[in-house]
Amino acid sequence: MKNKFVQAILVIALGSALVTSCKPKSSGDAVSGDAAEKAYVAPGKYDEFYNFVSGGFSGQLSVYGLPSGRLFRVIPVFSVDPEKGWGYSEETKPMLNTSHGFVPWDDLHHTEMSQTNGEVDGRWVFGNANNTPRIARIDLKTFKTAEIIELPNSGGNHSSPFITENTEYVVAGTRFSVPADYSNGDVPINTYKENYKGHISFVSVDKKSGEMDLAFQIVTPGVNFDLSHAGKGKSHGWFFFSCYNTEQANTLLEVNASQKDKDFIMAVNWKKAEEYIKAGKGKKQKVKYAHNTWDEHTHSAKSVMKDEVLVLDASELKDICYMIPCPKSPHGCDVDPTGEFIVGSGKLAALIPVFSFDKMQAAIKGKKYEGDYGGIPVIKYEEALHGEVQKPGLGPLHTEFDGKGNAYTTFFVSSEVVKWDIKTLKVLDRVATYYSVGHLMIPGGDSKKPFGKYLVAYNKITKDRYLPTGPELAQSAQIFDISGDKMKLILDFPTIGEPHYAQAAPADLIRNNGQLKFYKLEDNKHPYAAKGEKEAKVVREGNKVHVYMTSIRSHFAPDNIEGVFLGDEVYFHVTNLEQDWDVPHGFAIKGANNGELLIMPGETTTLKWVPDRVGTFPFYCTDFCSALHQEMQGYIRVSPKGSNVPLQFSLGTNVPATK
Ligand code: CUK
Ligand code: CUA
Repeated sequence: MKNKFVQAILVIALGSALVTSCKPKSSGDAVSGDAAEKAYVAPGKYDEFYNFVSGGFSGQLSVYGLPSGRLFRVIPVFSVDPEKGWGYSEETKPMLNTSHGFVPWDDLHHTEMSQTNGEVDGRWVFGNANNTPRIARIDLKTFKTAEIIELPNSGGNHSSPFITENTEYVVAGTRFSVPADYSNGDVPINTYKENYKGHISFVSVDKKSGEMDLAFQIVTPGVNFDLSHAGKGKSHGWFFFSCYNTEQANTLLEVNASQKDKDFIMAVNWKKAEEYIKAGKGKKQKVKYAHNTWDEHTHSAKSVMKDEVLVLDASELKDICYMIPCPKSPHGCDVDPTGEFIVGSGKLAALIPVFSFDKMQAAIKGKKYEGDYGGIPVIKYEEALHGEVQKPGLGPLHTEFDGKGNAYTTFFVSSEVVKWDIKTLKVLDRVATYYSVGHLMIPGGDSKKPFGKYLVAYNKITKDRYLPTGPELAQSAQIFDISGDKMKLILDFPTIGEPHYAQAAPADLIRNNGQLKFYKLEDNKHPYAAKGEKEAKVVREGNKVHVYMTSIRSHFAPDNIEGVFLGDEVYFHVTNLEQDWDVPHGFAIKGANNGELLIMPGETTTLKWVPDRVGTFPFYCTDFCSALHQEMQGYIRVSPKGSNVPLQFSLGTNVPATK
């Protein structure tokens, strides 16, 4: 039976391979007979890992189970999400506030989980906003975005958010160098070399609360910072960034930023930088950035605008930054579990250089430099090099580790994942992907202690893999079993948005982290909470009407409201009175230029509604909460401005009719 099934798949795969010549070789027959069993998680059984996947241009973060590939949740982070009311409810709007005002979208490329002693600890996951530079912290007790901090002096926050071994810092490098916010930005674009600067941000993370703070920045010559990773173990205290466009081109980068044979990996001694900050060497600069935090007691966000940052100059302080030549336009910058090896993946290089931390330290001691780059010492390539992986594939992008001495690198151009030995640099295995693969992820694969077992490839162009869906096709993720010598494809699944980096942690680490099941009503400190139906009321303040509303299976209180006039702003503050896991109620009203509300048990959430016409408007619960969910509804009457309909509200009684 099984064999027949496999044969059928083979016939189909071969058939389609003839039709589409661009299909990578062997991608169709890569699934072995026992693959389905390995990815099968029976109904009712839990997955082994949570997988947190960036959504790229969707701006969100999706949560899958591994190895089943089942989608559990999409967590709204940088983009508004009407499904969850994110960016629509009055309470969540401040989370998307920036120095540019309300920014309802961004581009989330990288997720990074918090670590303790270099091991994934399951507390938070961080995400970057590329477009309007920001970092978010998602709390894994609530699966909610708890904090967003904007980064000044940056443009295209791509090399971000990567963390140090004990989550001391979440670090971010700017992709686009730009004139600093504290300098005059009104300069000719062709003065890039003089006026454009790179900034690396060190955002501290409070050990207990997780709260972020922009501790300091380091200013560098203008280049593009692409990716980074922290040192660990012996290299704890260091950070490594890949840089491209060291040509400092400002036009047609495709050509002009690919001139040099080698760009750089920039090594940053952040412990040293900390000392300089303590010694008062940081310059206070005037900037403007938003810091948004979510309060679990008021169920509300607060946005504070900040105006200062401490900046260290890498060209003045000669011993915080070092450049290591790296062929050619490096993208991924990955550090192995021991902290000794740093892998730079040159997108246009035909080899992968692997640098040695020990050799780099010796080179710095012995001043084995080949000059400087904008005042930053450049270490001689050979002096820092452990060795090169020869002929690995085409277009290397990203590398992860299994903790057994192996590295796995993705190749965008040749569409494959290649396994190689970190010490001997020998290629051990390769598998094709559908098609051009970007990031890959091994659970814990960028930590000191990878969990191994699975490798997931996140692919870009996924032509003909799934049923066609018009001009745009679903991107795919592919799971490989890496427990043996050879990688084995066991499953693929479509993803939300365009996936870039991802993280994963053992299910128990998160499931048993004290997950919140519902908000306790007695702890609800929302200023407009109604903690029982007796507290439900409607209050007029000028042209603002505040509805203190409650919801419980299966009615709202009040559910009849009159005495609202055209020109009023109505605020529905809905408190969900349920005290039970997984019983949200929803709220929506006709004509609202807004999303819905989805209110968790014990929570209070506000929808602003400005009626645009006279009439009677129904509202209802959007979450199927009980057998009588369809009965969970109400009416609000809107009268012309100046009419004498008294303000009244009720539940279960017919209030006397007024004209
Ligand atoms: S980047 Cu996406 S494939 Cu933005 Cu991390 Cu390499
Ligand atoms: Cu409450 Cu449906």
